[in-house]
Amino acid sequence: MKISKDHPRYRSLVTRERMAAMVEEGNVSTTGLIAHGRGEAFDYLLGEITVPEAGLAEKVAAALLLRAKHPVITVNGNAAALAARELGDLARATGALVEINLFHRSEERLRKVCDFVEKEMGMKVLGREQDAVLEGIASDRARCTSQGLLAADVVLIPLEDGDRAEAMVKAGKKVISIDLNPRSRTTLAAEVAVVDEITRAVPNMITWAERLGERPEEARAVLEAFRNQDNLAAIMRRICVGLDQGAADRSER
Ligand code: PTJ
Repeated sequence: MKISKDHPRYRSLVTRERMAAMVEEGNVSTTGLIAHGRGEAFDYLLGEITVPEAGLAEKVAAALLLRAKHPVITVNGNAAALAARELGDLARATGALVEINLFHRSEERLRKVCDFVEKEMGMKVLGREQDAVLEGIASDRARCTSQGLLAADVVLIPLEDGDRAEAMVKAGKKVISIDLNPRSRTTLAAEVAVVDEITRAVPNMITWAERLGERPEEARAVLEAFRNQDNLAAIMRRICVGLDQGAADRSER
Protein backbone atom coordinates (compact mmCIF):
# COMPACT_ATOMS: atom_id res chain seq x y z
CA MET A 1 0.00 0.00 0.00
CA LYS A 2 1.27 3.49 -0.87
CA ILE A 3 1.25 5.71 2.20
CA SER A 4 1.53 9.47 1.76
CA LYS A 5 4.38 11.07 3.70
CA ASP A 6 1.96 13.87 4.64
CA HIS A 7 -0.25 11.49 6.58
CA PRO A 8 -0.15 12.51 10.26
CA ARG A 9 0.41 8.89 11.25
CA TYR A 10 2.88 8.10 8.46
CA ARG A 11 5.49 6.40 10.65
CA SER A 12 2.95 4.24 12.43
CA LEU A 13 1.33 3.20 9.15
CA VAL A 14 4.66 2.33 7.54
CA THR A 15 5.57 0.22 10.56
CA ARG A 16 2.22 -1.58 10.41
CA GLU A 17 2.81 -2.38 6.74
CA ARG A 18 6.26 -3.71 7.62
CA MET A 19 4.84 -5.89 10.41
CA ALA A 20 2.16 -7.26 8.07
CA ALA A 21 4.83 -8.08 5.46
CA MET A 22 6.87 -9.79 8.19
CA VAL A 23 3.87 -11.98 9.00
CA GLU A 24 3.69 -13.03 5.36
CA GLU A 25 7.39 -13.90 5.45
CA GLY A 26 6.85 -15.95 8.62
CA ASN A 27 9.12 -13.90 10.90
CA VAL A 28 6.30 -12.33 12.93
CA SER A 29 3.44 -14.45 14.28
CA THR A 30 -0.14 -13.36 13.54
CA THR A 31 -0.68 -12.61 17.24
CA GLY A 32 2.47 -10.52 17.04
CA LEU A 33 0.31 -7.95 15.24
CA ILE A 34 -2.02 -7.83 18.26
CA ALA A 35 0.96 -7.38 20.58
CA HIS A 36 2.15 -4.55 18.32
CA GLY A 37 -1.26 -2.85 18.54
CA ARG A 38 -1.16 -3.04 22.33
CA GLY A 39 2.23 -1.41 22.26
CA GLU A 40 0.95 1.37 19.98
CA ALA A 41 -1.89 2.11 22.38
CA PHE A 42 0.46 2.62 25.31
CA ASP A 43 2.83 4.63 23.15
CA TYR A 44 -0.08 6.93 22.30
CA LEU A 45 -0.75 7.49 26.00
CA LEU A 46 2.90 8.41 26.50
CA GLY A 47 2.83 10.95 23.66
CA GLU A 48 4.95 8.75 21.35
CA ILE A 49 8.14 10.13 22.86
CA THR A 50 10.88 8.82 25.13
CA VAL A 51 9.68 10.25 28.43
CA PRO A 52 12.47 11.33 30.83
CA GLU A 53 11.93 8.28 33.08
CA ALA A 54 12.37 5.97 30.08
CA GLY A 55 15.51 7.88 29.09
CA LEU A 56 16.91 7.27 32.57
CA ALA A 57 16.01 3.57 32.47
CA GLU A 58 17.79 3.29 29.11
CA LYS A 59 20.96 4.73 30.62
CA VAL A 60 20.73 2.36 33.59
CA ALA A 61 20.01 -0.60 31.30
CA ALA A 62 23.15 0.17 29.29
CA ALA A 63 25.16 0.37 32.52
CA LEU A 64 23.79 -2.97 33.71
CA LEU A 65 24.61 -4.68 30.41
CA LEU A 66 28.14 -3.24 30.48
CA ARG A 67 28.75 -4.41 34.04
CA ALA A 68 27.35 -7.91 33.45
CA LYS A 69 29.64 -10.94 33.28
CA HIS A 70 27.51 -12.76 30.75
CA PRO A 71 24.90 -10.45 29.17
CA VAL A 72 22.39 -11.90 26.71
CA ILE A 73 19.82 -10.19 24.49
CA THR A 74 16.84 -12.39 23.61
CA VAL A 75 15.08 -11.64 20.35
CA ASN A 76 11.61 -12.77 19.22
CA GLY A 77 9.73 -12.19 15.97
CA ASN A 78 8.43 -8.71 16.85
CA ALA A 79 11.77 -7.46 18.16
CA ALA A 80 13.50 -8.83 15.07
CA ALA A 81 11.06 -7.15 12.69
CA LEU A 82 11.33 -3.78 14.41
CA ALA A 83 14.95 -3.50 15.52
CA ALA A 84 17.19 -6.43 14.52
CA ARG A 85 20.03 -4.25 13.24
CA GLU A 86 19.99 -1.94 16.25
CA LEU A 87 19.87 -4.87 18.69
CA GLY A 88 22.97 -6.24 16.93
CA ASP A 89 24.72 -2.89 17.42
CA LEU A 90 23.73 -2.91 21.08
CA ALA A 91 25.13 -6.44 21.46
CA ARG A 92 28.42 -5.27 19.95
CA ALA A 93 28.53 -2.18 22.16
CA THR A 94 27.96 -4.18 25.36
CA GLY A 95 29.60 -7.52 24.57
CA ALA A 96 26.24 -9.32 24.84
CA LEU A 97 25.33 -12.55 23.08
CA VAL A 98 22.11 -12.65 21.06
CA GLU A 99 19.71 -15.58 21.38
CA ILE A 100 16.51 -16.15 19.44
CA ASN A 101 13.62 -17.31 21.62
CA LEU A 102 10.10 -17.63 20.28
CA PHE A 103 6.73 -17.72 22.01
CA HIS A 104 5.01 -19.29 18.98
CA ARG A 105 7.73 -21.80 18.34
CA SER A 106 8.16 -24.16 15.44
CA GLU A 107 11.42 -25.52 14.06
CA GLU A 108 10.73 -23.85 10.74
CA ARG A 109 9.97 -20.44 12.22
CA LEU A 110 12.96 -20.64 14.56
CA ARG A 111 15.26 -21.28 11.61
CA LYS A 112 13.64 -18.49 9.64
CA VAL A 113 13.98 -15.89 12.40
CA CYS A 114 17.60 -16.96 13.09
CA ASP A 115 18.44 -16.54 9.39
CA PHE A 116 16.73 -13.15 9.20
CA VAL A 117 18.35 -11.79 12.37
CA GLU A 118 21.84 -13.03 11.43
CA LYS A 119 21.53 -11.33 8.06
CA GLU A 120 20.31 -8.06 9.59
CA MET A 121 22.84 -8.04 12.42
CA GLY A 122 25.77 -9.37 10.41
CA MET A 123 26.68 -11.73 13.25
CA LYS A 124 25.97 -15.23 14.53
CA VAL A 125 23.14 -15.74 16.99
CA LEU A 126 22.28 -18.53 19.41
CA GLY A 127 19.01 -20.44 19.40
CA ARG A 128 19.09 -22.78 16.43
CA GLU A 129 20.13 -25.64 18.68
CA GLN A 130 18.25 -25.34 21.97
CA ASP A 131 19.99 -27.69 24.41
CA ALA A 132 18.61 -26.38 27.73
CA VAL A 133 15.35 -25.62 29.50
CA LEU A 134 14.30 -22.61 31.56
CA GLU A 135 12.62 -24.02 34.69
CA GLY A 136 9.05 -23.02 35.50
CA ILE A 137 7.53 -22.93 32.00
CA ALA A 138 5.51 -25.90 30.84
CA SER A 139 5.84 -25.72 27.07
CA ASP A 140 8.30 -25.45 24.23
CA ARG A 141 8.81 -21.83 25.24
CA ALA A 142 11.03 -23.15 28.04
CA ARG A 143 13.65 -24.22 25.54
CA CYS A 144 16.82 -22.13 25.36
CA THR A 145 20.58 -22.56 25.07
CA SER A 146 23.04 -23.46 27.82
CA GLN A 147 25.63 -21.12 26.35
CA GLY A 148 23.26 -18.15 26.17
CA LEU A 149 20.14 -17.63 28.25
CA LEU A 150 20.81 -20.33 30.81
CA ALA A 151 24.31 -19.02 31.58
CA ALA A 152 23.33 -15.33 31.53
CA ASP A 153 23.51 -13.11 34.61
CA VAL A 154 21.79 -10.16 32.87
CA VAL A 155 19.16 -10.58 30.14
CA LEU A 156 17.61 -7.91 27.95
CA ILE A 157 14.11 -9.04 26.97
CA PRO A 158 12.40 -6.76 24.45
CA LEU A 159 8.64 -7.32 24.01
CA GLU A 160 8.71 -10.51 26.09
CA ASP A 161 5.77 -12.42 27.54
CA GLY A 162 5.25 -12.41 31.30
CA ASP A 163 5.75 -16.13 31.98
CA ARG A 164 9.23 -16.20 30.56
CA ALA A 165 10.19 -12.92 32.22
CA GLU A 166 9.10 -14.24 35.62
CA ALA A 167 10.88 -17.57 35.03
CA MET A 168 14.13 -15.72 34.23
CA VAL A 169 13.88 -13.73 37.45
CA LYS A 170 13.22 -16.96 39.41
CA ALA A 171 16.32 -18.43 37.77
CA GLY A 172 18.32 -15.59 39.36
CA LYS A 173 18.84 -13.44 36.30
CA LYS A 174 18.72 -9.66 36.31
CA VAL A 175 16.12 -8.77 33.75
CA ILE A 176 15.94 -5.60 31.66
CA SER A 177 12.61 -5.26 29.84
CA ILE A 178 11.64 -3.09 26.91
CA ASP A 179 7.84 -2.96 27.07
CA LEU A 180 5.49 -0.02 26.57
CA ASN A 181 2.96 -1.45 29.02
CA PRO A 182 3.95 -0.13 32.46
CA ARG A 183 1.68 -2.73 34.13
CA SER A 184 2.64 -5.86 32.19
CA ARG A 185 4.00 -8.81 34.18
CA THR A 186 7.22 -8.45 32.19
CA THR A 187 7.65 -4.81 33.23
CA LEU A 188 6.78 -5.61 36.84
CA ALA A 189 9.26 -8.51 36.95
CA ALA A 190 12.15 -6.48 35.56
CA GLU A 191 15.04 -5.10 37.58
CA VAL A 192 15.25 -2.27 35.04
CA ALA A 193 12.01 -1.60 33.14
CA VAL A 194 12.35 0.44 29.96
CA VAL A 195 8.86 1.74 29.11
CA ASP A 196 9.58 3.02 25.63
CA GLU A 197 9.03 2.05 22.01
CA ILE A 198 11.74 -0.39 20.95
CA THR A 199 12.91 1.62 17.92
CA ARG A 200 13.53 4.65 20.16
CA ALA A 201 14.82 2.70 23.18
CA VAL A 202 17.56 0.66 21.52
CA PRO A 203 19.43 3.54 19.77
CA ASN A 204 19.38 5.46 23.09
CA MET A 205 20.81 2.41 24.85
CA ILE A 206 23.57 2.13 22.23
CA THR A 207 24.53 5.78 22.75
CA TRP A 208 24.69 5.24 26.53
CA ALA A 209 26.64 1.99 26.19
CA GLU A 210 29.25 3.77 24.07
CA ARG A 211 29.53 6.65 26.55
CA LEU A 212 29.44 4.63 29.75
CA GLY A 213 31.88 2.09 28.34
CA GLU A 214 34.49 4.80 28.76
CA ARG A 215 33.21 5.92 32.16
CA PRO A 216 32.91 2.79 34.37
CA GLU A 217 32.59 4.85 37.58
CA GLU A 218 29.57 6.67 36.20
CA ALA A 219 28.03 3.36 35.12
CA ARG A 220 28.40 2.03 38.67
CA ALA A 221 26.94 5.22 40.16
CA VAL A 222 23.84 5.35 37.92
CA LEU A 223 23.09 1.73 38.73
CA GLU A 224 23.37 2.34 42.45
CA ALA A 225 21.16 5.42 42.38
CA PHE A 226 18.39 3.95 40.23
CA ARG A 227 15.03 3.11 41.86
CA ASN A 228 13.03 1.10 39.35
CA GLN A 229 9.72 1.14 41.26
CA ASP A 230 9.83 4.93 41.73
CA ASN A 231 10.64 5.34 38.05
CA LEU A 232 7.67 3.18 37.03
CA ALA A 233 5.35 5.02 39.40
CA ALA A 234 6.39 8.32 37.79
CA ILE A 235 5.57 6.93 34.33
CA MET A 236 2.10 5.86 35.45
CA ARG A 237 1.50 9.28 37.00
CA ARG A 238 2.59 10.81 33.70
CA ILE A 239 -0.06 8.78 31.82
CA CYS A 240 -2.76 9.77 34.34
CA VAL A 241 -1.83 13.46 34.24
CA GLY A 242 -1.86 13.35 30.42
CA LEU A 243 -5.36 11.84 30.40
CA ASP A 244 -6.62 14.34 33.00
CA GLN A 245 -5.20 17.17 30.95
CA GLY A 246 -6.89 15.78 27.83
CA ALA A 247 -10.23 15.56 29.65
CA ALA A 248 -9.86 19.13 30.97
CA ASP A 249 -8.99 20.45 27.49
CA ARG A 250 -12.13 18.84 26.06
CA SER A 251 -14.46 20.16 28.75
CA GLU A 252 -13.14 23.71 28.15
CA ARG A 253 -14.12 23.56 24.46
O1 PTJ B 1 7.70 -13.92 17.97
P1 PTJ B 1 7.13 -14.67 19.12
O2 PTJ B 1 6.44 -15.94 18.74
O3 PTJ B 1 8.16 -14.94 20.19
O4 PTJ B 1 6.00 -13.74 19.80
C1 PTJ B 1 6.27 -12.42 20.19
C2 PTJ B 1 5.09 -11.79 20.95
C3 PTJ B 1 5.38 -10.30 21.09
C4 PTJ B 1 3.81 -11.99 20.13
C5 PTJ B 1 4.95 -12.48 22.32
O5 PTJ B 1 6.14 -12.36 23.04
C6 PTJ B 1 3.79 -11.92 23.11
O6 PTJ B 1 2.65 -12.38 23.03
O7 PTJ B 1 4.10 -10.88 23.88
P2 PTJ B 1 3.02 -10.09 24.81
O8 PTJ B 1 2.73 -10.90 26.02
O9 PTJ B 1 1.90 -9.59 23.98
O10 PTJ B 1 3.90 -8.88 25.26
C7 PTJ B 1 4.45 -7.97 24.35
C8 PTJ B 1 4.54 -6.61 25.05
O11 PTJ B 1 5.30 -5.76 24.21
C9 PTJ B 1 3.19 -5.92 25.30
O12 PTJ B 1 3.11 -5.52 26.65
C10 PTJ B 1 3.21 -4.70 24.38
O13 PTJ B 1 2.61 -3.58 24.99
C11 PTJ B 1 4.70 -4.47 24.19
N1 PTJ B 1 5.04 -3.89 22.89
C12 PTJ B 1 4.49 -4.17 21.68
N2 PTJ B 1 5.10 -3.48 20.71
C13 PTJ B 1 6.06 -2.74 21.30
C14 PTJ B 1 6.04 -3.00 22.70
N3 PTJ B 1 6.89 -2.43 23.54
C15 PTJ B 1 7.83 -1.59 23.02
N4 PTJ B 1 7.91 -1.30 21.70
C16 PTJ B 1 7.05 -1.85 20.80
N5 PTJ B 1 7.13 -1.57 19.50
